[in-house]
Amino acid sequence: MSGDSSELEWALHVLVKNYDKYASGCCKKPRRISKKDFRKMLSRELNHMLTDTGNKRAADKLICDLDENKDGHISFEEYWTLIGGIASPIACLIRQQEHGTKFTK
Ligand SMILES: [Ca+2]
Repeated sequence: MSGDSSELEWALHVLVKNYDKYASGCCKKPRRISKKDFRKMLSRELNHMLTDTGNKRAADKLICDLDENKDGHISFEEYWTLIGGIASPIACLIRQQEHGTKFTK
């Protein structure tokens, strides 16, 4: 990775690296995240943005919703659906926080 990548490029890099950190697979099989590891990822990486990530049933429901082809694993495309799904509420949150800090100054 070159040192002069933009913030957006870096953010995408982080998203891909995060997927790879929890995904398993080899060169012949596509990388996928198991339900167990996906629950781990939710509680470790998204516990500030998603509520109930420590709640096994809530996490299982989310995984079930994301697992479009119902193979019990989260593919990169399915992971990307999660990112897309939380991007909009996160954008709201970030704007609210920015708005809030402007007001307190
Ligand atoms: Ca799947």
